[in-house]
Order: sequence, then C-alpha cells, then structure tokens
Amino acid sequence: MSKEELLARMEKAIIEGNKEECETLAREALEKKMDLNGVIEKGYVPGIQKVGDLWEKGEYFLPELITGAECMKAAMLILQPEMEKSQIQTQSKGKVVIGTIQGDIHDIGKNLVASMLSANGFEVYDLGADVQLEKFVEKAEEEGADFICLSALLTTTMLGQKKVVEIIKEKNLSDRIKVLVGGAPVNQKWADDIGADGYGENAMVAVKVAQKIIKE
Ligand code: B12
Repeated sequence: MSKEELLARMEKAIIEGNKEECETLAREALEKKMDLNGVIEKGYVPGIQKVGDLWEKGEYFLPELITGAECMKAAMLILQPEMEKSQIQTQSKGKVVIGTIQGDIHDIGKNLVASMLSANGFEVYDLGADVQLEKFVEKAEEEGADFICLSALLTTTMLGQKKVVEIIKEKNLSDRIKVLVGGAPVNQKWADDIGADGYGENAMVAVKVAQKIIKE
C-alpha cells in the first residue's frame, strides 16, 4: 500500500468509526517510518473534520461524533509516544502550561499540541480539559512558565482565552508569560483582537510560533 493510500484509509477509518482499522493503520505508519506529524494532519485529522461536517449537516449524530473521537484517540495513543520518543531530548527549550478552556471538553487537538511541543524540547505541564481560567495563571506562576497555551473548540469558550489574557495583564505578567491560542474556531484575527502573543493553526505551527517567541 502506498503512503497516499494509507492516509486515505486513515481518513476513511475515522469517518466509518472503525477503531481497529485506525489502530492497525497507525502501527503500519510506524513500521513504514512515516512522518508522524504528516500522518496525523493528512490522515486522521481530515477524517475527524469530515465527521464534524457530517454532524453539522445532520447526517451524523452524537454517537458517531463520539465514536470518531474515540477512533482518533486510539490512533493518537499509538502515535504520540513514538513522536515524543523520536526527538532527542536536550535542555528544556522553555516551559509551557497547556489546557482546554473551562466548559470545553475537546482535548484531541490540545493533546497534539502538547505532544509536539514536548517532542521539540519544551517542558509541558498539561492541565487537561475544562480547566478553570485562574488555574492556568496559577500553574504558570508556580512553574515559572514561559507560555500558557489555550485551546478552545467552542465559540463560547473562546471568550475564556480573552479572559486569561486579561488576568495576565492585570497581574502584570505579560512580559514573562506569553499566551498562545488555538482551536478550530480561533484565528489570527481573534488572537490579535484579544491581545494574545501568538496563534497556531495546527500543532506544528504552534511549535514554530513558540520557538520564534522564545528566540526574541
Ligand atoms: C471530536 C469532536 C467532539 C468530541 C470531543 C472528544 C475529545 N476528547 O476531544 C465530543 C464528541 C466529546 C464532542 C462534544 C461536543 N462537541 Co464537538 N467536535 C468534535 C470535532 C468533530 C473534532 C474536534 C477535533 O478533535 N479535531 C481534530 C483536532 C486535531 O483539531 P483541533 O482540535 O482543531 O486542534 C488543532 C488546531 O486547532 C490546533 N490547536 C488546538 N488547540 C490549540 C491550542 C494552541 C495554543 C495552538 C497554538 C493551537 C491549537 O492544533 C491542533 C492540532 O493540529 C469538531 C469539528 C471540527 N471541525 O473541529 C466538533 C465541534 C468542535 N464540536 C462542536 C459541538 C457543538 C460539541 C458539543 C457542544 C455537542 C453537544 N451538543 O453535546 C459537545 C461539547 C461539549 C463540551 N462542553 O465541550 C462544534 C462546535 C461549534 C461551535 N462553533 O462552537 C464543532 C465545531 C462541530 C460542528 N461542526 O458543529 N465533540
């Protein structure tokens, strides 16, 4: 099977909710020594996005959405440890506190960003999903973090990103702690509007943005 075929089958397996196939294909990608970030972004992610589209159109219902997410997680469980292992760990590139905003349980994208940052030498403190806004700032202060990374998948929870930026400003921490935002409904304009320090459309870009800021 060619790499392109493998990617297409990954997308299809997520759409069909075939967990075993998702896992088998993930193992195959490892055996073929494929670029794992590419595998996730070009194979599995288009699949889960399609599931979201079908759900929006009313062709899929919540159980299919949940199954799609479970399939995605099963594949990630196989791929993410390998992604993190593959990187030679040198000295920490910086400390990151990451989580999904309060009221939002979506964590697949956040986990990907956390893994990629960790694979690229950042020290990552993952607070999980549905995280109280103050908790991000408390943890960042406690660990002396360079970044707070905020994930939001709902238009309602995007507002939480704005509030965290405000808390950082109120506490005069803007010079020390940089805030990066992301998630499907988030874009550069939103990041600029709320005064965040950076935005990344995917996990790879998130790493690049963090690396750029740390060099400045
Ligand atoms: C899977 C999924 C679920 C799963 C989540 C499982 C889990 N553990 O995460 C389940 C089934 C639980 C779920 C529940 C719900 N969902 Co949902 N879900 C999705 C779906 C299909 C995919 C999300 C996903 O995982 N994408 C794949 C990952 C890899 O992409 P990502 O999250 O965008 O992350 C990437 C980038 O955004 C970026 N990134 C992410 N975070 C960050 C952070 C930083 C700092 C940076 C720099 C970058 C970055 O990098 C990531 C990797 O490349 C989306 C559809 C979509 N198009 O997004 C709907 C979607 C987000 N869900 C939606 C809704 C409405 C819900 C529910 C309210 C449904 C309901 N009625 O109960 C609940 C929410 C409950 C809650 N309180 O949170 C809507 C949101 C609409 C809106 N505009 O607000 C969407 C858009 C579906 C739709 N098309 O309508 N959902």
